[in-house]
Amino acid sequence: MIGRLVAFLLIFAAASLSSVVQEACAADLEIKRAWSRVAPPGAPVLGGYLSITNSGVEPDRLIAVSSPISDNVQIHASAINDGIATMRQVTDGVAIPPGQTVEFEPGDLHLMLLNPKSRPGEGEKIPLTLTFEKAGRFDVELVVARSPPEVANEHQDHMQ
Ligand SMILES: [Cu+2]
Repeated sequence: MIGRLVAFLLIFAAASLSSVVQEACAADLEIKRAWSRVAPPGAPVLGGYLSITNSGVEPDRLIAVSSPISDNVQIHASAINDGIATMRQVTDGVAIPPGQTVEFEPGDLHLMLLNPKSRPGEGEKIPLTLTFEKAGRFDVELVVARSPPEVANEHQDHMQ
């Protein structure tokens, strides 16, 4: 009985050790260009756009998104069917393959914050938590803007 318990504890210790290693890999994900378009008063949804780069060697998966200003943040995919723009909710997460960047942008994959409790104005920020299968939770801020952040700004951010 005691032998079994020791074996169990050893397995448990090994398991928690591997989760520590996985957390270290969190640095393999980089989230950039996080923004939201200025919404009109009373808008029923806010859009969220960002890019996620996986510079590691393991695939990861975005599995959940949350925000204090919306009880329901969804991942959507846009498509054009018979000339009509449509979107559907993506419920099984989004793969972030190693060595690749996945873009969430208008007219493509995007985030939607349903029934927002507030609609921040231009230049304000919307807190967002992204949960990845392996890398865990990332807190980011969507900057509210009228158009996507310039690539030039992105380079400036890099130099800081
Ligand atoms: Cu949508």
